[in-house]
Amino acid sequence: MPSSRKAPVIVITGTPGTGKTTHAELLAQESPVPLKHINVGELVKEKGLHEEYDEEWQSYTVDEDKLLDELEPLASEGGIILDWHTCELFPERWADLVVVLRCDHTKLWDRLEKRGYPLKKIQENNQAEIMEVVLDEARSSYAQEIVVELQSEGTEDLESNVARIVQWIEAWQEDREQ
Ligand code: DAT
Repeated sequence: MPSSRKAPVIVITGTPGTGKTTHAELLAQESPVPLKHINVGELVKEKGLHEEYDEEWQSYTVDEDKLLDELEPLASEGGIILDWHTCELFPERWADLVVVLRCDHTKLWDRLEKRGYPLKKIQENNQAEIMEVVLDEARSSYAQEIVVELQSEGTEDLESNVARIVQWIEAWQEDREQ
């Protein structure tokens, strides 16, 4: 278990479009301890932590070693939200809480269509959401008690999910102070 961190590492994961960035931004504002939101996909692009751009899938093939090297010092320090559509790459010791966002697949389809994703990419992500790919990945990579599955379909979900994570952070802090 992580020991010396003054603030936790919270992983927010889920199929693209489930609301990771929306949640991470609100959580960074409302958290009782400073949390830096790291949009891992953006970081990969900014720092060139990728091998090549895949035109067909319109996505980058991530250089996993480079990405882990970049994130390691931040994770050791704590006080970050890792926002990414996959989580099994992150070492188990990094995470204090892993939130898996879920969304009804018809709603997810609309969100991804609005984002202008090609049909193939929408279908692939929709199928992944139905098959609970990210949830399975989280459950097989981390201790059961730190993995939380939350619905993300509307603003009420967003607000109650963030409030719940804030409560979790407060409890995490109290534990540390004892
Ligand atoms: P992700 O970061 O998982 O790809 P996002 O945060 O960019 O997803 O959200 C995709 C779109 O869906 C965006 O327009 C905001 C909307 N959305 C996501 N979760 C929501 C929620 N719980 N309530 C309302 N809108 C939401």
